Amino acid sequence: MTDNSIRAFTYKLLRKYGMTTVFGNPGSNELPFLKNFPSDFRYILGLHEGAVMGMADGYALATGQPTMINLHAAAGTGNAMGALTNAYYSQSPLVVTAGQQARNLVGVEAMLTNVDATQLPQPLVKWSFEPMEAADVPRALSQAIQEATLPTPGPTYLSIPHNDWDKKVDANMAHLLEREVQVGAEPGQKQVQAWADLLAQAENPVLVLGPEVDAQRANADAVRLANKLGAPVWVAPSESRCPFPTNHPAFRGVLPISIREVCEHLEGHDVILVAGAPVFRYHKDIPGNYLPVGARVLHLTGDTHQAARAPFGEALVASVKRSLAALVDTLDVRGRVLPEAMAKPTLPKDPPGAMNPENLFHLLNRLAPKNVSYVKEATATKEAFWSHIQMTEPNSYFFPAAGGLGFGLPAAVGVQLGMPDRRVVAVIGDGSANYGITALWSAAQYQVPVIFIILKNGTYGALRGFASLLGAEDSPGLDVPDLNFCAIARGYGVDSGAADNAEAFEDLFQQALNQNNRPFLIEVTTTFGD
Ligand code: TZD
Ligand code: CA
Repeated sequence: MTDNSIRAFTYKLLRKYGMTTVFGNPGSNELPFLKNFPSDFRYILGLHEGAVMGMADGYALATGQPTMINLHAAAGTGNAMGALTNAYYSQSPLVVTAGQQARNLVGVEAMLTNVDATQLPQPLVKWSFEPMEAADVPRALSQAIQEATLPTPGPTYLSIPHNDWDKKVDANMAHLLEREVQVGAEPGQKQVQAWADLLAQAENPVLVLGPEVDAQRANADAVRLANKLGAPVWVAPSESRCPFPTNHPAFRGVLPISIREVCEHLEGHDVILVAGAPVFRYHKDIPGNYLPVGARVLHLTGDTHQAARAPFGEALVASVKRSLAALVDTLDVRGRVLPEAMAKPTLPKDPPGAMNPENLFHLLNRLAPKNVSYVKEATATKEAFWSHIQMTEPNSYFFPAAGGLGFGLPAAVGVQLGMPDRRVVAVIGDGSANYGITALWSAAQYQVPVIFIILKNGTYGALRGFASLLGAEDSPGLDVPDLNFCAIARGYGVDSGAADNAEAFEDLFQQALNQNNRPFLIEVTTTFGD
């Protein structure tokens, strides 16, 4: 007998979009959706909604595909909100669904009613909806998937009453299975020609690249452009992905995070092409001029909002990949020479009983498999990481796009699920690890072989830097002593080991690499400051 329920149809719709992995944490409102869960789907249970969202975010970032999340009503959504800040800023196509109380019980505010459900996740979703009747659930879900995926991508939210699922699906919904939505994002030939001319005439052009380049797999197009132009390449401030091979001679590192420092770093350049990034995403308040005098900013982005809010620059809203490729093909320059590669950093000496993060990253870079993908959430070691870790392929680096901690550990699990052929190494601070720690359990249960490296320096290191900038050195609550991550890992079923020197780390890392279907956690005692 064919199943004509809205539930059965919904699974067909999800299948059409390849959304057969569902990340969730269930409650009574969600059970009617999960009933008869098809055998070609997999459910990834997260023990806290922050971890559910973080895992789904990592999966969406790694695959570039819309990703299904199922949360429990208002409480589950609330727990996921911190993670939504990152998903919103990383343009992750997450379809967040939450079970609502039965329609007839919403008015009387029965337990687990999601009051004003559509308001709850705002302003961190692109679109939020609760269908007016059960019959509209499949169409609403189809819209939620399209809204999440169409430019600019981002999370969407759908609240679904639990007594809708068993109702009979409307025959008109069959059209949803046939739908196609295409986007034309080619830049115009005139626009490309004008920018190609500006770049060709520039005396000292520079490229500043952001996460959209990596998301659209335009890394190789950026390399071709840098080579042809002979221009140095920076990563835009507050980087969340790696858009350019870090071993390329033109690579200069990541721009700093204040108005004044960005300007200082771009001094001497007359044309600045910013591709696939906001201009700019600052963090530290050090006032100054936005730009060197006379410098012209060409801002290429697929994100209409970022083009609208930018305080300077000439923007072109179009596919970053298509536009970079068109620029390379159109650019008429000869004899440009690439700048010389930067000098290799020297290594400090480790004190007894701790590793300097620079030495740790240098060693990690030597030991890691060539196509490793890093998820990073250790905030004080950004520079050390970028100067020692080589990343050459797309999808090699993920950092929380809004700086909301609790992304790293779960996202690593999601990235590994999304890219089973690459090994994921999570580099996580002893502060950050606690916000998403329950993802260790999911990694163990679903045999996700992430290598978690916890940098244990006993403190919220990044906040110590800010405390001195803001004259608040005496703030309470900046240290995190007495945490034992090996014991915590054991509690969640993850094998682990602790290292406080290079040799011990190397041994443990080899052991981790040899575990093919199991995660491994290495707690490393690291230095902070001098
Ligand atoms: N809470 C959340 C959800 N996100 C945040 N970004 C913070 C608090 C504030 N915060 C930062 O911005 S960095 C940081 C905190 C608490 C310290 C992280 O410490 P860590 O890394 O041990 O992970 P470092 O390398 O010691 O800084
Ligand atoms: Ca720390």
